[in-house]
Amino acid sequence: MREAGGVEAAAERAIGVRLELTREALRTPPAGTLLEVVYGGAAAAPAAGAPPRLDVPNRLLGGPPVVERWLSASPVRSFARGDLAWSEDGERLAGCRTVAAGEDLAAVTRQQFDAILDLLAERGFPRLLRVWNYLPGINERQAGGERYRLFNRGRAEAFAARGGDEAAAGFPASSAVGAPGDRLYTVFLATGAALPAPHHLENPRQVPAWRYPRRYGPVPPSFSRATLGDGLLLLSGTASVVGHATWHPGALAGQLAETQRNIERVLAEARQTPRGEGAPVGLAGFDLVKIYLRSGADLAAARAALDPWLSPATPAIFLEADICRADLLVEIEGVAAAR
Ligand code: 3EB
Repeated sequence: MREAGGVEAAAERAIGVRLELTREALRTPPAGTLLEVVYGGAAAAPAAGAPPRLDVPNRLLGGPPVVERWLSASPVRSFARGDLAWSEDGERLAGCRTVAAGEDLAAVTRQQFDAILDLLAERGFPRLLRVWNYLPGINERQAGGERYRLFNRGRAEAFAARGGDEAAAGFPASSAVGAPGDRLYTVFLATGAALPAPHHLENPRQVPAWRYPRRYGPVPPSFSRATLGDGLLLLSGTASVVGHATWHPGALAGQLAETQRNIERVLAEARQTPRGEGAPVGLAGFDLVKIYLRSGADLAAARAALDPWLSPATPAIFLEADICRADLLVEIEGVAAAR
C-alpha cells in the first residue's frame, strides 16, 4: 500500500496499514506486523505471541515461496484464543480462524462466522472489510448439497443472526476458493469507529451475488464485489460472470478477458466513490494480485493472456485452487491503494 503521503491524507489518517510482499519468512516478524499469509509454505514456525499467520495450503504456481505481510505504523498487540488468532493496533483488527471442516460444512461455517463476528463486536472492530476463505472439497457434492452451497448457508445464517446489517449496508469483499486437506481457513480484516465506515461496491455488469437466483444454490453468497476502506480498494474474487451466468464456460482465454472487463468496471465504480478516487484503472496498478487457477497446467497460458494487464512490477501470486463454480477456470482478486 502507498503510505499516507499528502498533508490531507496524513491529517485524515495519522497512521495506516501497508502491505509488503517478501521472500523473508522470519520466526519473529517485524514490529507492527498485523498479519502474515504465507504462499508456498517455507516459513519457520511462528514464535509464541507472534501475529496471526496463515500458511495457505494451495499449490503456489511458478514462483518461490512468498510472504504477504500486513504492517501497521502503530504498536500492534496479538492474541490467540481457541481456534482464533488476531492482532489489533487500535484502528483495525486482522485475524485468522482455522477449523476442521468435516462433513457438516454449513454448521462449521456458521460457527466460523459466528466466532469471527462475535470477536469483532467484542473487540470493537465491527466493520468487516475483507474475508478470504479456503475451503476443502468446494465443488464436491454430499448429503445436503454441494459444499460451496453449504458454506453459503452457514455464512448467510451468521450474518442474518446479527440483524442483517450487512444486507442493508453491504457485505464485505470476499473470496471463497477450494483448498487441499480438510481445514476451513478464514482470514479477515476489520476496522473500528476510528476510521470512516467502509463502502461496499457492486458491479453493474453483474447481479449482486447476494441476489443470485436459486439455481446457484438455495442461499446466495454473502459478499460485495469490492470494498473501499482503510485507504484500500479490496477487490473480491472476480470471475467470468456476467449478469448471474458463467460466460465462456471452460474457456480460459475468454474467462480471463471477461474477468478483466469485470475488474475494470468495479474499479470505475470505485473511482466515482468518495475515498475511492485514487483507485487504479486496471490490475497493473495493484499492490497485490492473486490469480487462482483451477488447473496449474494453465499457468503459462494465463500468464501470457494476462501480460497486457499486469506490469512487470505488479506483485502477482498464482495459486492452484478450485473455483466455486465447476465451469469457472480462473478467479482474480487483489488489493490496491484507493487514494
Ligand atoms: C462469482 O462471481 C464468483 O462466495 O465469497 C467470487 C468471490 C465468488 C467470492 C464468495 C464467490 C465468492 O459468483 C464466485
